[in-house]
Amino acid sequence: MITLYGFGKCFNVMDASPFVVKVDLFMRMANIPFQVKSGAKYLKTSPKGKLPFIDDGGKVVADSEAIVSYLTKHYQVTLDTELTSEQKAQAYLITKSLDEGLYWCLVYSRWVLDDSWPFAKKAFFGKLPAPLRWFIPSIIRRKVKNNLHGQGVGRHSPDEILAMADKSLTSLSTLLADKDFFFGEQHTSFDAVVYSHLCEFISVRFDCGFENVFTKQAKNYQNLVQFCQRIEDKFYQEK
Ligand SMILES: N[C@@H](CCC(=O)N[C@@H](CS)C(=O)NCC(=O)O)C(=O)O
Repeated sequence: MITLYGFGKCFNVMDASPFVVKVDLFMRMANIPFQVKSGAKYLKTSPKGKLPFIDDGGKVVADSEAIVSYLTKHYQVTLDTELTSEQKAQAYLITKSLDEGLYWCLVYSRWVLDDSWPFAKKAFFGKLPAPLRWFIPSIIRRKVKNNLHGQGVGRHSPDEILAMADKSLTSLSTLLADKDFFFGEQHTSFDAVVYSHLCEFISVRFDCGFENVFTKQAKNYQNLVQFCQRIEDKFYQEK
């Protein structure tokens, strides 16, 4: 059976990483049996030093896009067979926009925003034994801030980053309109991609009912909120 390696359930969603959620949901949509093994410790065994990766009977594949391509080919997944070449091209480019753009706004919203950080710190590092949990979080937070600076998003003000995220959200809301799924009545692998990013803003629940400004902004888009609910009703009954 395929094993999916991720970080683990967090903030009420399948995984803290949208990329892990993407693969998890894709396999649910495609009815591919799999088991999940969770923990940051698997970063050390990942071929690319990041999560997710899968192990399919000894064949190890890393990176969510590579995993989806591998599974589509080896398990004859038919989720996207009705899509035109133009729709597939749009799906690919929007996927890249979410993975490389909106994702960094999410990282900022958890690791840098001062009001979210205590919740992220507790969720990501709360189980570390003392004294590690006293100093590891700030070391990793500094590394993430450096990554955000290198990528570029971290050079903007909080309001500018929120406005960037909102442009992606408003675009997704416009594209979805009143359809059930992004390409119509049937779900495709692209819905797994969009859900994986949206759930990290819309479906997350922090302690004490806290919501950061990014979550509040995302929840303004009723059709996106309903889309997340639709996916969860269909694929995450156990939630
Ligand atoms: N392009 C990769 C991105 C995966 C990724 O960035 N994973 C992050 C978590 S969201 C990670 O493992 N970060 C750990 C690190 O950079 O040390 C994919 O699509 O799977």
